[in-house]
Amino acid sequence: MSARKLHLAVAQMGPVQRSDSRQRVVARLLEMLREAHSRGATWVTFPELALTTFFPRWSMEDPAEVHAFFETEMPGPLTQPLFDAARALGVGFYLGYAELAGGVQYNTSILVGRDGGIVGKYRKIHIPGEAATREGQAVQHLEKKYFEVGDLGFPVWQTPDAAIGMCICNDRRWPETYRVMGLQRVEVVMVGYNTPSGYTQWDEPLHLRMHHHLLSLQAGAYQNACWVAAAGKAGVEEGNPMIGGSCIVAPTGEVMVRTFSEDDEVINFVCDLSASENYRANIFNFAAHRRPEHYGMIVSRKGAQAPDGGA
Ligand code: ING
Repeated sequence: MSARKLHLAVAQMGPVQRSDSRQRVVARLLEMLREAHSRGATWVTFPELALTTFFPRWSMEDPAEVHAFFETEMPGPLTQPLFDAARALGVGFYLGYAELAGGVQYNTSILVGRDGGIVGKYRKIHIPGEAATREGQAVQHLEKKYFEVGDLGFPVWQTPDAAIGMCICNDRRWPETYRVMGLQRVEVVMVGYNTPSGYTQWDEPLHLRMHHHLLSLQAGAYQNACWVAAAGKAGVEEGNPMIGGSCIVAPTGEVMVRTFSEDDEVINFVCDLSASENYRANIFNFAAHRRPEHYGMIVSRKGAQAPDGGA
């Protein structure tokens, strides 16, 4: 099988503090976009909520205070330079941001093509955390308060280079996310994330954060025969540490390249897309081997029930 090469980059970000302006953040993103291009990459993945600090850690009631973290247009005047650079360099990108759309708040990412035009949009579906402030808890995780469930599903876009899909943070832990894209012959899944490593809200040792992150990406890539390019916002944001571990995973399930730091850092890898075709023609030939007639419960049942029908 002949090789089909796609040169991917992942642009991990160090922390974004509350006082950092959009201009300053966009300048960091631009620098990494240029770095990726200088290495020959043609697509770059940026993190979830890349333009701001991870604000769901705070309880806020004033809508104006909350909306300051949201974008009402994309591109807007402050993000336009990213689109201009994409066109000038011929480099496409994934960008996560908080979206205010007709009064509704979403945790969103867009895919921007190598011509600087928007290819597609997706909104995070599995929203983690709480809808209401937990009293007495120093750090909140209020994504359910600030974001509605995404209403766009898990689309895949056929770009001139590859079939590309998107995933945001917690969505990467759910096999359904990758499977819906796998069924659309996705070749590259781009993922942005912000995963705290400084506290637990249930009984789980902190070292497992990195293990579960990598486990989820590697399983999703292998079981759906796709490449996964994952970019985190890492380091200590407003006193709150977050994992790094941004990486590019092959359809073999292997991590091919991974960040070294918890700061702004570009990694890149020349991906052979024919690896997807190889798995899809053999062990994971869905048309030949899947048995959807036995999977009905996956869509008919939401919560787990004991075999005797109990709760
Ligand atoms: N962050 C987290 C994630 O899935 C989370 C959510 C909450 C992780 C609690 C760990 C513990 O990585 C986002 N942004 O979805």
